[in-house]
Amino acid sequence: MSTILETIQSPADVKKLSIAELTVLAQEIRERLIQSVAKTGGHIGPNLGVVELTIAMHYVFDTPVDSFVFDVSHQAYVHKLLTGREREFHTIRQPGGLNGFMLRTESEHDSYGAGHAGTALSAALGMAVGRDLAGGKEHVVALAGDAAFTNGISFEALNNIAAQTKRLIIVLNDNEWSIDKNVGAIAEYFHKIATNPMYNTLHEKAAELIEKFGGKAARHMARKAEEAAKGLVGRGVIFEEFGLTYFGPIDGHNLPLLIETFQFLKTQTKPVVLHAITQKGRGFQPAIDGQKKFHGLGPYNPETGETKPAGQKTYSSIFAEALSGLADRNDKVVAITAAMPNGTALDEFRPKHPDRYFDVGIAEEHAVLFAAGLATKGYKPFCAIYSTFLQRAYDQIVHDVCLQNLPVVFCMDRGGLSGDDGPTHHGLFDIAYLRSVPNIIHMVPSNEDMLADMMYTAMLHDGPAAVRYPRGTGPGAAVKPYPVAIPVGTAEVLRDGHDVAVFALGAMMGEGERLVDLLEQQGLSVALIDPRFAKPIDRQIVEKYARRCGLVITLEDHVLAGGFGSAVLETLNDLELETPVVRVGWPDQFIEHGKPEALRAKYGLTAEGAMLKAAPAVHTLVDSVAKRTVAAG
Ligand SMILES: Cc1ncc(C[n+]2csc(CCOP(=O)(O)OP(=O)(O)O)c2C)c(N)n1
Repeated sequence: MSTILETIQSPADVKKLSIAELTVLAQEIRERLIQSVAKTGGHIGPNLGVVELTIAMHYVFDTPVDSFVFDVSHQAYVHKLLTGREREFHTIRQPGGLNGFMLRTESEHDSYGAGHAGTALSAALGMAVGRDLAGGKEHVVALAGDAAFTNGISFEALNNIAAQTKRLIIVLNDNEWSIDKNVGAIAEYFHKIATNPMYNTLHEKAAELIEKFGGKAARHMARKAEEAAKGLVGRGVIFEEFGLTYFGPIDGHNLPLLIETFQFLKTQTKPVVLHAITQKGRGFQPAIDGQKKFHGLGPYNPETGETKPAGQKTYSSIFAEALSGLADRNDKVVAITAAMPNGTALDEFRPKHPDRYFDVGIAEEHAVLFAAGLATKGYKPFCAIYSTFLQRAYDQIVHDVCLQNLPVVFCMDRGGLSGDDGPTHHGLFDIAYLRSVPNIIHMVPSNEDMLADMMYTAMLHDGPAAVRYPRGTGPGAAVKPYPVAIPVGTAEVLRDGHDVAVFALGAMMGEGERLVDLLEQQGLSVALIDPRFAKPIDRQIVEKYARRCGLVITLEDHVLAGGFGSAVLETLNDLELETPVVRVGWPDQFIEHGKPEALRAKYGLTAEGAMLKAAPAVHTLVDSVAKRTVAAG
């Protein structure tokens, strides 16, 4: 017998269901999410929390005519299940399968793609204003988590909404969690509203009444709640101060109440905020007990929630250990994360140095400025921000840190391909965006021990420094008890050679070693160099090998445009050297999600790919080496 979920081809089918059937649908969706994500991995906790909200939204509104904008959009799995992607759902985050986030190219129901936090309100306002300008009637609904309101952009949007449109619906999905526990004054403020007994009685009563009398009661109670909220905080609910009408808090798992409320909000001719209280991980006890772990994770046991025990230490963990070691010996070392204590492993640092640990919320720009301020007082801030999220803070890096030459260290986890999360999360641009800024140095370790050395180097360096390291594990190099500083701007020659020079940066070292073997099989003498610095690059080594060898090959887990290979080319151009350079890295396009190894193979970021790309130059070289050998003898 087919389930109700299997009969949903599009949101039109959701609208045909009774409340009792919708309740069954909610259960089926939860079961499906738990079972399916157990195999693929993904954002299970956030999605279990928005089952009723998403069903109610699709019941009342009409995508793709109406638009839904989900902040981050990691919580859009239920939306995917209800918009014709139920059959493909098992492919989510798998190579060639559904993306883990909203994707405009994936479905007409995905009106806006995302992966970074804080974008929903502004994008939704743009849609609402676009609709108003065109004289349209459709609805725009933005759903954003409570942690999205720790992000400045959400407030930049709030500052504009009331002045620019009369029709926009914002759903504040409040579960009190970011990935870790949500932090800061906004989190406390939402908590105060959500736990105020007056509200709780109000929304419980509203729920009861709605069952008896329908929508009128909801309207009345929502208004009452709004008035009460005004009393609660004295000056009025924050959203009201921004000119939006606030409704709530309401139980975000009460389907009939949500449906009634959305039906009412749909009729409003003023921008509104609906504050829905939800529980992350609802319906799956391991996710309720382990909110942090079940925000997003790899495969797990769907009965117990168990995951594979951690094997080799990740780069993140090595980073946190190394930083704790530096902080033990230097009381000026401080650590900053923008809502990623888990992902960056700084939650391993936190108990050791609680006074020098700062989680600033999803606020990368603030994090960098905060670090700049600390640096002016003689502190040595280490900002642990993923490569992709640091893009947010580019102006602060340029205008505040680098221009003033402040000694802030950027530790860019997930520097390189991120894998299953896809293009929103790949960290493929940081060499290009940092290499162009004066004063900063940029380091890329090829193993764990080198990461620790580079952090020590950064600590000693009197100016801005960046270190990028990949997601997951490295080659497993043992980390020395005490790190050693690396002279700034020096590469390391791992093996000498005189026909080809291979510069393998960071995570590409393994492929570099294999490439050396393949080239040697062609009878060539090959040098292998670990550049270590993307900036400043070691001009002496580059010059020496470019003069000596007939071919230079660069390998990097970064886009080719503006990357390490470009830096080598610029250096050769400055030196007026014409040695051919073959650059291996990511092409000028956004890379889809997938398994890193498969994607590297597909795009030629392998030893074989390098051989293919270098084939014409290698042939010429092999010929000339053969001639040289004949002439010699
Ligand atoms: C700019 C940026 N920084 C960090 C992240 C990592 N991140 C993804 S989801 C998330 C927490 C989101 O919490 P919330 O908005 O409350 O939604 P919930 O998952 O609780 O539903 C964070 C910090 C991100 N996606 N974008």
